[in-house]
Amino acid sequence: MSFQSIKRTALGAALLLIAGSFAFACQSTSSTDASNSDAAEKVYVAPGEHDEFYAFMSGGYSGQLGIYGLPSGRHLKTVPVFSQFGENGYGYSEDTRPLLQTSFGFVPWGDAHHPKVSQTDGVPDGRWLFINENNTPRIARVDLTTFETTEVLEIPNSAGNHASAFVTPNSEYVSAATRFSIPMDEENLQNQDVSIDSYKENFNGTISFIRADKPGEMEVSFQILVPGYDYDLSHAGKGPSDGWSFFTSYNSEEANTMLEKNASRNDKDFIAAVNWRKAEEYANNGECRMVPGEHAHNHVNHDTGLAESEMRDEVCVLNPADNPGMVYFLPTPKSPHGVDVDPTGQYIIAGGKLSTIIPVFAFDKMIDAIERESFAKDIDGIPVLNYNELLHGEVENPGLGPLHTEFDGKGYAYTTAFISSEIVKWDIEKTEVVDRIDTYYSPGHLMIPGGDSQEPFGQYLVALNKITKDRYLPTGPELWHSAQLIDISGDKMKLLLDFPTSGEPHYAQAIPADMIKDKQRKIYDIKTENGNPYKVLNEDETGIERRGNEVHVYMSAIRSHFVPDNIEGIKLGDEVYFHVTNLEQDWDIPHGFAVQGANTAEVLVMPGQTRTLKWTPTKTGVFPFYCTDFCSALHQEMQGYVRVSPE
Ligand code: CUK
Ligand code: CUA
Repeated sequence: MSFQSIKRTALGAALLLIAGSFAFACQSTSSTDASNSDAAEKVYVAPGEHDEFYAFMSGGYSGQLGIYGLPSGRHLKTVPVFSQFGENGYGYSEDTRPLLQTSFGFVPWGDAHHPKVSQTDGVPDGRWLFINENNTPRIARVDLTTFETTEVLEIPNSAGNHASAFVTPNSEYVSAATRFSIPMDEENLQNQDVSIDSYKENFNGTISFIRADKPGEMEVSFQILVPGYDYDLSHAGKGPSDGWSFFTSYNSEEANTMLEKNASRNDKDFIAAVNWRKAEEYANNGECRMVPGEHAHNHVNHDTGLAESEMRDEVCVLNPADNPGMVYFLPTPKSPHGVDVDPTGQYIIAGGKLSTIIPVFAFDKMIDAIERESFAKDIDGIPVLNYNELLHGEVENPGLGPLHTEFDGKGYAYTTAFISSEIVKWDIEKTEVVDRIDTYYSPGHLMIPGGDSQEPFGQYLVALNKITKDRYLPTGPELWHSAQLIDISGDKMKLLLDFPTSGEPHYAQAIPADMIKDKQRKIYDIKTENGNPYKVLNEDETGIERRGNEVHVYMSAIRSHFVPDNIEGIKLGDEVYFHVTNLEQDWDIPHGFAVQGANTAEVLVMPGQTRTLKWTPTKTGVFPFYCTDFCSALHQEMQGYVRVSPE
């Protein structure tokens, strides 16, 4: 059976999904939907010209954030977030290592899924970007003036954190929720050593709201205890629905093995609608229970530029059974994945992985049903609303395996169909499909610049495909995922460009370049903007200081030498700290520092910045160090020696 022939058959869908395999018979597809020259003109960014949009793509299992230009698809930078990054020493250097501390100790890797640009009045504002970690549950903040990770908060009482990092319209909160329910003891919510098949009795989940609008001060403001389902994605309300957030869940069967979960017996799972303003009110009135919940808060100290890690040990927990009016369940067909709120804030749209329709809920109908107390039943204190009373409409024939939806701000929604490999455009008011375009292959998320906000910037859509197959030159068994740029400015969608992406971009964001490009930091003024306690202002301040078995080398780097560059007096058993200050005050002149045999990577030091590399020598002798970044005609000469003597 060829891929095309099974493309839009429900049987094929079920088989593919259940077997978990992709029976593609890929032929090279040379056709595009636009004429090639037309497409080329639309994506061509001439040498020396800048792209129109910054796109921020999660790196999935790379743990990082990828920065791309649109429409060119050029990869501009990788920003390390949850994984160590040898390229610049992130997570290795003394000044950045604390960012990767957790209650489990130092964790050098993460799985980054959903980047989200901070918002003001429901519109991306370009101050920060938040992104979640799906394995050891965390949320990070990236500063969009330096493109550096400046803060990481661990989420306690949670296993996985997938429904994150979605922001409320004024970035008051970032959402989080447990991807995997876990057994929690009733008193303290601590993870229990119990039999896994006691899932139904013992397992629970939490939904968390993280205060996010003050840099360096992220905190879990409150957690809401929820039944033991798997919480998948979320989206904040806006406009009329501002004050609410929506979370999809699956496994309402509370099965504890995948075979049972895959059977997905229940016709409907739930969207949890959370009135976070109500929850906030409960929390502010002290109507929550403080429970233990060890979690790390790590941030870069604004004054010193050094990362610091502190352990927090408590969290405020609300229980829907004790705190009514805070959570409602919206029955939602067949294992919902994405949930998205349209730009008007009126419609809530779910993507049911196994559903043959897309349900569109109306926010005002939901409020009306809540006011009438029209509830079908109650689960652990959470009222379940009636599906038909919430419905604005159902989109028929939306493609197989609908996952995620974005908006153009002109009344249309665009939904990815994973199994039938297409994007389906539909009219929100009429809930009718108006256009569809094939993607290559199996799109997960899609992204329209600003397309999740109250004012989409429109024009382009990027399909973030899971399977690449034959789209690029083959590179062994692994191919980078394929992103596809689609023109949505007209009635018909037009494919413009394929480009490869690093890791697995689950979700992405894009903002007009003009919003932030003139705010980019170019240097650190060494006198006023470098508060690092180990800095040197000039070569006269450099030197070597011994403190017990610690040796501190206060070193300068400027084209094209290090001072000091001959270091002696080090003994085996010493811990050597190279504090390297880059004395340059010129944009884009970093110096690198690496020493033979160091297991802490290198440091790449920006102009005016100080970075610290720790080196614990393991052999005696004389070892070279050198600058790793080609910084001048005499870059190759930028080197020195360190001598290590026996104890
Ligand atoms: S998930 Cu990857 S396709 Cu982590 Cu948002 Cu849906
Ligand atoms: Cu400094 Cu190369």
